[in-house]
Amino acid sequence: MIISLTLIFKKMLIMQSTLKLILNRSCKAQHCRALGQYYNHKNNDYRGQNFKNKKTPLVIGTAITSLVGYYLFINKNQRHVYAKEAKKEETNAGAYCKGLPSYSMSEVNKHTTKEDKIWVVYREGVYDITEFAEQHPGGDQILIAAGGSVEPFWLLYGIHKNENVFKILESFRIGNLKKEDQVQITDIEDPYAKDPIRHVALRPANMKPFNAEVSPALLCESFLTPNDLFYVRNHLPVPEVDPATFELEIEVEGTRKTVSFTLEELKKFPKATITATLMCAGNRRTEMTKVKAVKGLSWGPCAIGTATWSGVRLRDLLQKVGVTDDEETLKHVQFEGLDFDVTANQYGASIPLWKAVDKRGDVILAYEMNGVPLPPDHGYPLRVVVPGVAGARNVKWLGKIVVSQQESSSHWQQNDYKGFCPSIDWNNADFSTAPAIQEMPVISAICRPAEGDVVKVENGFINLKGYAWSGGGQKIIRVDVTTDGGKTWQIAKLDDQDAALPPRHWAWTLWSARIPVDPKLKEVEIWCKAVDSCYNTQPESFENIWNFRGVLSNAYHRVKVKLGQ
Ligand SMILES: Nc1nc2c(c(=O)[nH]1)N[C@H]1C(S)=C(S)[C@@H](COP(=O)(O)O)O[C@H]1N2
Ligand SMILES: [Mo]
Repeated sequence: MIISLTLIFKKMLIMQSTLKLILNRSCKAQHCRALGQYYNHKNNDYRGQNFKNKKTPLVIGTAITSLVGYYLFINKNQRHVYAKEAKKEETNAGAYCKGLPSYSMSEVNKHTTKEDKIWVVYREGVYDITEFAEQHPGGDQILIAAGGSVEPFWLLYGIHKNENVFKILESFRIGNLKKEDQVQITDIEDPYAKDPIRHVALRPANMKPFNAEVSPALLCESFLTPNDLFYVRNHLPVPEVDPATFELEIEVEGTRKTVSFTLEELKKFPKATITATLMCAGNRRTEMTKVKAVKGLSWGPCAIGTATWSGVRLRDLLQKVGVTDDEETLKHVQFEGLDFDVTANQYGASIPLWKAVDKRGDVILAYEMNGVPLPPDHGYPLRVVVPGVAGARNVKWLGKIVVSQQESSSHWQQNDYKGFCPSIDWNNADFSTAPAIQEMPVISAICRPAEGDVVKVENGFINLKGYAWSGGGQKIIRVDVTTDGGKTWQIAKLDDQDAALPPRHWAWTLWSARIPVDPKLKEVEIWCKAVDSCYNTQPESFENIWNFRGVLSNAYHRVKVKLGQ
């Protein structure tokens, strides 16, 4: 899935034979245009609620890369076909197409191999890209996201707005996605029946509640993680919140007064945007489990993602209700989610008041993620983003705020998301002895290659890619990598980093390295560790940081790979 010019040019050559096919197909596309006024208004929030009930489709970064290749190659020949229509068609890709058959999402889902035909969905359009895939040199790669939406991949490769790619996609159009498929059948017995349908590239660690992460290779493709590919960590069913009737309640202990804000009222406050990484405190737990079993979801290294979050500053809102920096008795800000389980158990967490009111705290009540309304899985219509702090405190579907003398009494604040000594386990743990995790320690991971990969050695070197991040607003200042167990270290290149200064540097750093390996070796173990702006670094192994909940799992990341020529 590496997009590179050479790749595109190679593909351009191989794909000559398919040119005819596309030109033939373009005739088919002609009868599908000037569609749906009604659809245009949806285009703006395509990664927001529009997708909430839509079973997502199939396609692949590689396929898109190839589409670009096609485009470059055929653009000249095709121009005359589309020249007249170019303006008109601008926003119509994926819109309802009169006269074509309708397919249900489950029908589309059956078409994920060349034998069964490869179908993909983009918005309301259903496409058969089998012939495209057959011509494609990297036949296996093309199925990497089989069953998933084309959209996050377009975002990854920064070409989703390319009109000509849309046109090529439209040339493979075979039908429409059934309307009723956008609304899921509800099973009242199942509290999760109304959960949104997720992108197939999100590999579930658990289905109900839904918890999932993407592959490391996909994660490190872009500095901002596309919403559809952002890890999801739910403890309960996703609540359906009506934005029209939604109100955020704020209670300040001791005032006996509760103030409410509608979404519209919240949007009248100055809009603030931060770029922040969100990470589950259980990220990389699977590695810690190898030392000794822990209790918790088996997260790999991808329970982390980065987005821009826009909304109202919590500080502004608290000021409005009379809570300022000078509070002497009030110490915590509690958040209550609107997600419940059958026993009316509700998600909740809290943060210290200083973080909420500090002008450098940058705590946001976000209604947008990467420029679109929050997707249902990430807290629609409103969530707290507490940058630099464990994912668990970033309460989604926020319904109520309580400014209090106490921390949240919720299970997740009191009896979970705490760190312990390696000798403590379920039998002798006393949760009241450990503070709740807030700011996160420094962490890093190698995303490419992955464990077990065969890595090509080029002139004695191999290429690595990964991420590094630190909590508390600290910035990554260095990432070190080694292939000889730490005898010699190489310094990685910090490729992508936000400009914000510590202690307000909230986003991760993407890094890469080209490191020498002994050509006689058949296998190497690569390690990485990061250093943050406080000169804190990662522990060497999991043995001495093991804890029975498997949180704060930030030892050196180690990946064993085979070397190939
Ligand atoms: N209301 C609510 N908020 C929540 C959770 C939840 O289950 N319910 N999970 C928390 C945890 S543990 C994490 S790691 C993050 C995950 O956010 P994401 O799903 O948007 O990635 O949300 C936090 N906020
Ligand atoms: Mo989490």
